[in-house]
Amino acid sequence: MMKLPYSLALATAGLAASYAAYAATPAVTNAIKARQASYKEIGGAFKSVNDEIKSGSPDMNSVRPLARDLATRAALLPKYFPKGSGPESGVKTRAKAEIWKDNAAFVKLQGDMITAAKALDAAAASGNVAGLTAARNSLGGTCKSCHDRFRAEL
Ligand code: ASC
Repeated sequence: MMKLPYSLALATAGLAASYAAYAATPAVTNAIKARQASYKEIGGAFKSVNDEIKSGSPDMNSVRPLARDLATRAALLPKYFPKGSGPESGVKTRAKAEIWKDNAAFVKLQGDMITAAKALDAAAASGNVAGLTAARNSLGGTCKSCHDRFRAEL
């Protein structure tokens, strides 16, 4: 077999490696895009609920649909983390490889978020401001505990 010049062999190996890094399937790319879009909505809705609480007299007619949206989106998040949708996808993502290495811990934290978002929805439906505030605090805690462990800094 013909021996490749060293530089060409290196270039070929490099090309193969970068292809592997960008070889995310459409399903994986779509999951990452859907995940990022949903987290963006979640962040926006959470901020809007916060702003209502900070106003001192939250408008429950505004808060209710936001809290419902948070609960719905939280419940859907698990399907947006298919295997291969971490940094190895080649798609820009803050999802750490640990999500799939320590998957049980990640799934547990996701479950905590889903539960907390449901509680926020229930508190918004009840219209009780103290209950809403407590539920907001625990939901915010679940955001932070997952980000601390499983979200990369950019
Ligand atoms: C946000 C946001 C988070 C959480 C977290 C709550 O608005 O973007 O990641 O709240 O900071 O502790």
